[in-house]
Amino acid sequence: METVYTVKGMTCGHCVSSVSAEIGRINGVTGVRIDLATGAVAVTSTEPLAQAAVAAAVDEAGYELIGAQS
Ligand SMILES: [Cu+2]
Repeated sequence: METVYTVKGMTCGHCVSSVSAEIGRINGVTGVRIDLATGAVAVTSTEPLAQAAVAAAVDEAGYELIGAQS
């Protein structure tokens, strides 16, 4: 399954790498695709993810999760 989140504050490829790495550590995550221009973060996973866990990972990277679409 895939869930698309919106993350605020990413400005360059380094930001993208940090967010990808942190989200990639969550159990069940199989992929992360980030569109830097829009802040859209598409996360593929084998099971539904708790949004709080994704928000915590984004926060750990130094950015802010401001929403999710499905
Ligand atoms: Cu950056």
